[in-house]
Order: sequence, then C-alpha cells, then structure tokens
Amino acid sequence: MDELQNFINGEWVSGRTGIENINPSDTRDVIDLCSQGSAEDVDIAVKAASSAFTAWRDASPQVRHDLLDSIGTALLARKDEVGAMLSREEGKTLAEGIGETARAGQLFKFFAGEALRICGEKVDSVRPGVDVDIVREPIGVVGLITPWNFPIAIPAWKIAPALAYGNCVVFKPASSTPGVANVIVGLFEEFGGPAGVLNLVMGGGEEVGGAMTAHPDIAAISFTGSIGVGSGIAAACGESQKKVQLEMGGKNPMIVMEDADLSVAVPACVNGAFFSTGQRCTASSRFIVHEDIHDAFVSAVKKTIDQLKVGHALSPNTDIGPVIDQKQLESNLRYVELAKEEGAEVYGGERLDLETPGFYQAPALFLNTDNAMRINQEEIFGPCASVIKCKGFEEAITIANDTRFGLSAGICTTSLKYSREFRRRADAGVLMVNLPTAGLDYHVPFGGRKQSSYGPKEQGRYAIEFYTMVKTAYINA
Ligand code: UN1
Repeated sequence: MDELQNFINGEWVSGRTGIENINPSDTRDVIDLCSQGSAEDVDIAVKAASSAFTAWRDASPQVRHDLLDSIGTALLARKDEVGAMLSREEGKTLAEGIGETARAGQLFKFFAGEALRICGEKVDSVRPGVDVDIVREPIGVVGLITPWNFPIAIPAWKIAPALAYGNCVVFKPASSTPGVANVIVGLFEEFGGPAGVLNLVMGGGEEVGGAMTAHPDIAAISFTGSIGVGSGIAAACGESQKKVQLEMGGKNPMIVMEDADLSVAVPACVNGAFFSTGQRCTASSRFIVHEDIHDAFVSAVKKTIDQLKVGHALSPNTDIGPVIDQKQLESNLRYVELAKEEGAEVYGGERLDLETPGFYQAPALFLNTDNAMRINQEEIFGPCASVIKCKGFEEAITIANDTRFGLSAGICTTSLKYSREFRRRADAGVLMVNLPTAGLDYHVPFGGRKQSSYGPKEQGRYAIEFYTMVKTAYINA
C-alpha cells in the first residue's frame, strides 16, 4: 500500500504511525496509509519555516508569482486525475471533485497575480518635511488547519495567499483527505518551492493541531472546521497572542417568497441543501417558505429529490455521493430521529444499502418545522434540510436571522424590493439572490458573522488583511 508522507524542510518523511485512508463509497477500498506526525514534527517544521522566512520574504514577487502560477496551471491541467482522487477519498461526485480541483487551480493563479500587486501608501505627514510610508509585510510562519469537505479548495485558498504575501507555512490537512493535500505539496516541490517554505504535517487535531496553536514561533493560525474545535483554537491563540482566522459552522437560511420562480427556486434549494451530500458549511439547511407557495414548493422539491441518484462518487450517474464516514452518518441519522421526536414530518433521510458498502444516506426533508427546534438551530452537516412556513417578508427575515450562525443566506424572489431589503437586513457574510447558498467564486471575499467566523475574511483581495501586517514609517528627509 502507498504511504503518504509528511513534507518537512523539503524532505518527505514518514510519521511514527499511519492510519488507513478509506474510500467512503466503498469501504473495502483502502486508498493509502497516511503518516501521522507528532508535536516534535511540528517543532521541526516550524524551525524549518522560520529559517526559510527571510529569504522567502525578500524574494522577488516574480519568484512567488511564477511558483504559484505553475501550481495553478498544473492543477487545471490535471483536474480530471486529481478530481478523481479527491472524489475517491472524500465521496463528492466526480463532477464536484473535478470542479473543486479547477477552483483550486484558479485560486493559485489569482494569488500568483496578487503577489505582484502588494501596494503600500505614501501619506504627507502633518509635520512639514516629513513623509509617511505605510507598507504591508508578511507575518512570518503561519499554521493552516483545513477540513475534509473541500480538501483541495480550502488548502488552496489558505496556502496560496500565505505564500503570495511572503509567509512560510506549516499545513495540517484533515486526516480523512490526505491524498489531495499531498498533491498540492507535491506540486510545490515539483516547481522548485524552496525548502522550509511549505511544510506538511499530517495527524490528529489534538497532537498536531494542538502543537501548532501552542507553538511560540507560529505567528498566526487560519482554521476551517467545527465550532467546538474553532473556539478551542481561538482560546489557545489568545493565550499565545497569535493572529487567528476561523471559519466554522452555518445554519444557512434560504427564503422562498410567494413571487419566487419555482423553476429557479427549487433547483437552487436542492443544490444548496443536498449537493456535496450537504457537507458544506454554506449548505442551505432552513427553507423559509411563504405560505402561499409552500405546498407547490414542497411537492416540487420532493419530486426533484426523488430523482436524485445517491451512489458511488465515481459512478457517472451519481448526483449525491456518500457521507464522509460512519461517525458522521450516525450523527445525521440521529438528527433524522430527533426531527421525528420534535414533531416534524420526515421525508426520506434513511440509510441506504447499495452495491458497494459505503456510508450512503437518502436526502432528508423535515416538514412542518419550527425555527426553535434543535434541528433548526444545530448544524447537521449532512443531506438534511427543514421547511419552515412563514406569512410574509418580515417574519421570514426574523426567522432567517434567528440563529447563532451567520455564514451564508439566500432568497428566491422576483421582487426588487424583497431582494433589496434582504441584502440590507440578512445578518450573514455571504448573500445569494436566486442562487444556492453554497458555491463561491474564487476571487471575492468569503467569511461569515456571529459564531460562524472570527477574524478577517478569506479569499479575493481581502485575504491580504490576515496574511500581512501593516508597518508605518516616518521619514524626515
Ligand atoms: C462553497 O460553498 O463553495 O467548508 C465553499 C465549507 C466552506 C466552503 C464553502 N468553508 O463548506
């Protein structure tokens, strides 16, 4: 069996132990063995990154541009092969795996360009004869901790800006999707990335993640994952005074107004809730539907999900792949039971036994629900969505905002007035009008509010806020 190794100071090294990387579409398929790093490996990686920092910071932006651009071009050229690897280990469909790999390629190319556009400001001082220069500098060694659900796009949108702005990186990917993480690091090596600038340490959150958040020479941590782990990271970073950026959960609302075009609203809702098996923090999980359109909406959604084929991620007819693992599947099924206990009517949601042994679940629609129910307040992270009936826009927007989360929010309407009011009043970081709540462009900012996110936004030109720090110089010529 192939062993995936860690990459520290420009060398591939084995961990002390390894864990099996299992295909969630077919648990008989053990893809490879993933090396597990230790706190000591983190320490060696941080030392390597610290030693590499000055040269990388001072390298011409052309050098950083060329490296990132080459990685991006290669990801685009190899998107079919890498996308298939992604789908095999993560379980999203082949089309989604290829699409995500292409997105990762575009992210690298975007930040390649940004490396050439790092600007400062020159300001006249209030003191005559004095100039003020404001410049942005890299922050040093950054620790990047990424989840399994977008195993190549999220590493790309953290690694590419980190490197573009002159930082060195210690990167810990999720343990269930190490293969595609290795692809990025492999390309970095292939295109001559200097030793120590990008280090990969795989392993458990507690040992490897914990060693990263506690390390005195890591200046900043960017994390995407669960709210429980995220708040622990924020506390640890507060203690060691690191800059921190967190992207966590969502309970994203999609309002469907009485004037919505159902031929737009139904596909947007079904895509937002169930594609990628609902395993997106931007997934729609609460459909807030005007009473006048409620029955027509519900029957059209049921009809659409009846036609979706749940199956092996690599099979060409599959619309929805498996859930990532047994633990997540059990958690989803517990929420389906909870929905019944809380008085919802449940459509679908059962465990499916298919030709290959995998973690399959039918899409679940919870009907006649109330926003106060736990199924409408807790993030499920599976193919489950609720319908909440409302009487009008005021009630819809109140329900939409009645959550501790604030990542994405959507509305389906043909009215300019509803669309405008929604954009003014929805308390979320990403808003979608007549589009699924999930599915981001690669060149614009992303991030939420309330307990969904913490710290500066990711992606687009706004990524510079996190990956640089500002220096103000006064010059008396
Ligand atoms: C998307 O909706 O295109 O983990 C991406 C997540 C988010 C990314 C969503 N950080 O689901």
